[in-house]
Amino acid sequence: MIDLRSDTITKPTEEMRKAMYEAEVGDDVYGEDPTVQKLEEKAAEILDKEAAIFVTSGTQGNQIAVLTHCQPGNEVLLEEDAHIFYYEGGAISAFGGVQTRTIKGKRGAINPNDLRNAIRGEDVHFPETGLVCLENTHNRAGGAIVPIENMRELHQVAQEHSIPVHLDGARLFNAAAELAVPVKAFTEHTSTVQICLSKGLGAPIGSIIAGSEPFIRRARKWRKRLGGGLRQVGVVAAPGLIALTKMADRLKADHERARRLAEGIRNITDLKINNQVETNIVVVETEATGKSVDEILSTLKAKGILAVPFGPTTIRLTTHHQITDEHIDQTLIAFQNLFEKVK
Ligand code: TLP
Repeated sequence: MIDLRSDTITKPTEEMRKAMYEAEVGDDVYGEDPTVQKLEEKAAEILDKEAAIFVTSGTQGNQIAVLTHCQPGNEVLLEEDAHIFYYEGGAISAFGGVQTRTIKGKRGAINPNDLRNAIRGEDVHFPETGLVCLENTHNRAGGAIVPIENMRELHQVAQEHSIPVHLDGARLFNAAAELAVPVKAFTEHTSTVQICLSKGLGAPIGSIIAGSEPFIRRARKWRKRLGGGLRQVGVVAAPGLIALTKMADRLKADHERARRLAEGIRNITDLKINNQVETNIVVVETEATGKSVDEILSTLKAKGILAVPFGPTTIRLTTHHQITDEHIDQTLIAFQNLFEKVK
C-alpha cells in the first residue's frame, strides 16, 4: 500500500527502534526518567523556551496548553479551520469550560486587525479573552506556512492586551525546513508551543509543549490530572530524541515529492489542486470528475493507494519518510488510469 493518508502513519526507523531497546528509564511521574529529561531539555533548547514537557499526543499537548493558560468561561481565539477547533472533538470546551471564537484567515494566517477586533474589552456582559491559538504549518489550509511576520504582528497585538499566544506547531519543523530557518524564528512570537514528534519527524508517539518554567510546572499538574503522567516512558522518549535532533533535515524531500505529485495531478483534466503545496500536503479538488469522494477513495484503495477525505469534494494526500519517488510515480499512474483524460 502507498499510504498517503497522513504523516502520522510513519513507522520508527531502525535507529529509533534500537534506541528504544537501549533506553535508560525511570519513573517519570517522580521525575526520574533520564531519557525523558534529556528529551525535554533538548526540546526546550531547540524551541528556545525555558522548559518543556513530553506528552502523549498533539491533541493532549494542545489540551494541556489551553487548560494551563485559561480559566472556565474564557474565550479562546482561533483561526476558523484550526485543528484545535476542527479536529479535537470540542475538547477544550469539554475539559476546559472555555468557549471558542473563530476568525477567518487567509491561507491559515489571521489578519492582525481582525485579531484586534475580536479581543474582548472590559464589559460585564463579555467573556474574558484568555488565549490566542495559532497553527503552523496550517493543516486545513493545505500545509500552508503562516509567515513569521504575521506571527510577529499577531503576538504584538496579543501582548498589547496581555493575552498569551499558543502555537499548535504539530508540523512546525516542516515550516522551518522549507524556509531554512531555525524553529525558534517562529516560537519567539509565542508564549507556548506544541510540536509533534510523531508526524514528519517519524517518532512512533509523542509531542512536546514548551514555555516558561512556571507554565510547564503547572502543565505537569494538568498532564497528571488527565492521566498523562507515565512511568518508564524513556522507551518512547528515546525515538523522540532522534526525531527531534536527526529527522528535520529530510523534511524538504517530502515537500519536493508533494510538489511533484501536485504537478502531475494538475495535468489531469478533471482534477485541480486546491492549495499552494508549500510543504507535505496536497489537497485535490475532485468535483469536476462527477464521482463522489468515497468512490474515488475506494477506487484508489483498490489500486493500492490510501488517501483521506478533506471536504465534500476534496481529498488530502500527505507525503512523509515512507513515501519514495517510485511511490509518487505509481500514484500518478493510478490517478491517470482512473481519470484517463490527461491535459
Ligand atoms: N492531525 C491529523 C488528524 O487529526 C487530522 C492529521 O492526519 O493531519 N495539530 C495539528 C495541526 C494536526 O494536524 C494534528 C493531527 C494534531 C494537532 C493532533 O496530533 P495527534 O494526532 O498527535 O493528537
